[in-house]
Amino acid sequence: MKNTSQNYKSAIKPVWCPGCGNYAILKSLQKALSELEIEPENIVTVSGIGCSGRFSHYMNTYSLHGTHGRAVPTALGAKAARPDLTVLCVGGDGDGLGIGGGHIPHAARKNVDLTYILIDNRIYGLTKGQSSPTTPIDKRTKTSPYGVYEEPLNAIAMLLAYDTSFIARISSLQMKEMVEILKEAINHKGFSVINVMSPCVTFPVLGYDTVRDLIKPIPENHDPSDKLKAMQLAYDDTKLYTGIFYKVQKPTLEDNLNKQIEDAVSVEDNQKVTVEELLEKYV
Ligand SMILES: Cc1ncc(C[n+]2csc(CCOP(=O)(O)OP(=O)(O)O)c2C)c(N)n1
Ligand code: SF4
Ligand SMILES: [Mg+2]
Repeated sequence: MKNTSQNYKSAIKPVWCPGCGNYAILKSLQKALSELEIEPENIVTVSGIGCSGRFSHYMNTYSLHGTHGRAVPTALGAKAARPDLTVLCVGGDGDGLGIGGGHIPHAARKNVDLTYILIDNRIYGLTKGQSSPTTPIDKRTKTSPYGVYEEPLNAIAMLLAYDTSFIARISSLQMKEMVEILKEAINHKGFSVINVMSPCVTFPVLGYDTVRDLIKPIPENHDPSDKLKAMQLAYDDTKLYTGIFYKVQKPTLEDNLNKQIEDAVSVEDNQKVTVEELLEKYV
């Protein structure tokens, strides 16, 4: 029998604040997975630490609530060990762009086949409202009582610079579009990142009104392989463009590892040897 969204819900009831944008993301993800007909037992959800980190508890999949900033490398390890599984990774702006920011370029250059939902509420929600790498300049927060004095990161521009093979942005106000983007991202062979602009209602740096005012679909004629145009859209800070900025096909980590194993076992006079025979030489 076909799975419904319900089959991807765990028995744990979410404890996010009423109105948190994370509910829309959770629902959209569960719908996307049911429409893709991926069996729950073939999915792994890895999350970081933060309100967004609670995601893994709410998914009826293999799940791991990891450590702060280490969701991406943990998910990468899961995918490298079990390439047959669909690996999802979820984390916040603090988790992914602050403490864990150094992992993104490496996941991108390896082009590991996983889907990373980077939830951006422009604040540290769980720890009660400290400024994050995406908090706008001048914004007063618990850690910036006189206003933020640092430039915010531009996540899309950063992902483009790292040559991430699938880059999209959506918001918690756009569930229908989010389901479609999630399906495309999960189907993409390679590192796919969806930057979800998701209001935190308790420490409101990014409010629903701001999102509503700023979101605009990427023009229909945008060519997703046009990196320079994608960069231009990313840097237009009068808008929050939503949709697929960039998408290219290139070998994945799994492709490259398999090729190297193939090459290693067929060296030496073009003689095929097994991995076991090869290892014996070194023991
Ligand atoms: C190594 C480490 N440093 C700091 C913390 C404290 N901490 C927990 S969550 C968090 C930030 C969460 O912000 P974000 O990633 O944006 O997630 P959100 O809660 O907004 O979803 C911090 C600093 C921690 N758990 N571990
Ligand atoms: S503090 Fe903000 S991000 Fe965390 S659950 Fe509440 S509304 Fe959501
Ligand atoms: Mg956050």
